[in-house]
Amino acid sequence: MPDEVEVIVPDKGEVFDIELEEDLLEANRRIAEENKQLLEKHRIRAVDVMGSVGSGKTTLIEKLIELLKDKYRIAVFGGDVTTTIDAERIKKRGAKTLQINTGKECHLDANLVRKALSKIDLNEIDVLFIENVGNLICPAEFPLGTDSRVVVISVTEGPYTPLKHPYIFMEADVVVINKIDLADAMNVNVDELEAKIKKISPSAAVVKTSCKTDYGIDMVAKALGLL
Ligand SMILES: Nc1nc2c(ncn2[C@@H]2O[C@H](COP(=O)(O)OP(=O)(O)O)[C@@H](O)[C@H]2O)c(=O)[nH]1
Ligand SMILES: [Mg+2]
Repeated sequence: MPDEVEVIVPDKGEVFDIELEEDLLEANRRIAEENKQLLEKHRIRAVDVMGSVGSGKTTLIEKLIELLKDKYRIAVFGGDVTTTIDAERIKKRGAKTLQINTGKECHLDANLVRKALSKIDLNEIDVLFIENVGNLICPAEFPLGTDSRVVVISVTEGPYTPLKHPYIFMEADVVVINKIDLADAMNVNVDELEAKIKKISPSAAVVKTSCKTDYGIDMVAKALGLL
């Protein structure tokens, strides 16, 4: 038996800024609630799309636009640290697009989304996809006021993502396991990955997709109540 690995954890009160963070989270929740009411008033279905950099968030949104554009008027907010790469990709698909750059922040927050909502005509939109900053930790604690939260993971991350980052999965209404076309090459068993997710988040719908072959895109739309 190998020696057990020693684990270092912070003692209570040892992590800096803990009170500041509590205030911040409370303020975010309040604004998220206002966003939610504003979206409801305009009958807009909003989806927060979270996941690692490269898991396929933008590609999935592009595919969903392709599938749903004749049924809904779609807008997309693209959250990123500095670039407008994703927004330009989405714009080509014909959806109304706004980029939200967070500067150094690792997640979108309700205040930034409120600001973006003030810049578009809410009467012209039925569905809003918000691509969060590529990160599996920070976005979990910052609800934006959306109806649903989606986590996109890909088999290229290997089999451990749900176990290492359980909190974001607990927040999710829908979990998308993407790039299943690469499962064999990555030596990942997709059914086992699904079982791990179900254990962490029993109420979440889990959908397997390949944005390369379009497999499962309609199931994501169904899980979101959009089809
Ligand atoms: N093979 C394969 N590649 C994919 C799939 N989905 C996305 N990709 C590729 O993965 C890369 C990252 O995708 P992107 O949507 O930009 O990820 P994001 O950072 O989460 O927005 C791009 O090169 C996509 O073409 C998939 O299902 N299968
Ligand atoms: Mg992206």
